[in-house]
Amino acid sequence: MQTSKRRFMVGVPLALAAGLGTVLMAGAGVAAAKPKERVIKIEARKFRYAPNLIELKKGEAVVLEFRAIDFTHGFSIPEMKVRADLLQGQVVRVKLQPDTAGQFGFLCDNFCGSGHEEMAGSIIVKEA
Ligand SMILES: [Cu+2]
Repeated sequence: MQTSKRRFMVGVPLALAAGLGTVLMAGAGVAAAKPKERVIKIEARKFRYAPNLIELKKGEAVVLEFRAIDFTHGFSIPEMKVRADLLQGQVVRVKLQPDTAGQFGFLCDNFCGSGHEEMAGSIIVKEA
């Protein structure tokens, strides 16, 4: 009797925490004000970014909104001197406003396993 009651009490906070997590995640997707920048959502997981090809216009301000599913992957655009840690389970935003047209490679620079070397993509910046 005593044991089962205690077990129930332990279960309640866990259920509440799980419920709260869901609410916060749902809330994160709702934008109260119109964002200034175009938001591009990118999922990072072993061993790819989706999408891995991103097209921008020169001078266009964008926000890359990352979700790392299974690891704290990295995001680096060496030629733009931009990098970030994509914290696992969190939304990480990286602002970009490229002022040069061309193709710029990006890659994961946090070693994440045997397919790490293939975890890469390209940003294509077109003349506006
Ligand atoms: Cu990675």
